[in-house]
Amino acid sequence: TFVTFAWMIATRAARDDPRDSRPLDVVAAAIIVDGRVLLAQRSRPAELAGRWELPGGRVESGETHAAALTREIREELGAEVEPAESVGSPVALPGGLTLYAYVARLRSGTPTALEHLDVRWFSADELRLFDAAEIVPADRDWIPDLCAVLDGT
Ligand code: DCP
Repeated sequence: TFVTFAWMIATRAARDDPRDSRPLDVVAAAIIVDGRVLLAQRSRPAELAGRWELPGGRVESGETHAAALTREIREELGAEVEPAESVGSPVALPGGLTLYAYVARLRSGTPTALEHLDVRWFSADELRLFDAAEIVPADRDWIPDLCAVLDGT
């Protein structure tokens, strides 16, 4: 019981808002079309604004990663995707969150920056040349993994 109690305190302390009871998982989509992957330019918060990311967001209570990914891409980009295999390793985020990436197949719609500043398609060669400082810190480690997936398509 003490261990459980200590764990609950530690987990709660790790959240930005202690009343936020959502899971601590964040999912991000690698949408790949014609050998290029879509990156989206964040509009918020200030410290991440202007940086490029794999689009996605927080998993809600009771939601699978696949359902969260589909919902986030519909909300943020106005497109329908089907989540597939994972990309790279999960990344620890500030606030006790963990970020997971998945390949997502585009089913319909044209990904559009509804909540981002911009969206852009990158080939493996473009990704390798892209300035890592322009990518959100958590997503930088995935560049080699994304290039490997793109090279294999
Ligand atoms: N994040 C990241 N890289 C990604 C996607 C997200 O580093 N490819 C980070 C940024 C945030 C956290 O994950 O710190 C949550 O992402 P979002 O703000 O995009 O997700 P939500 O909009 O769902 O979060 P909230 O509801 O808390 O605003």
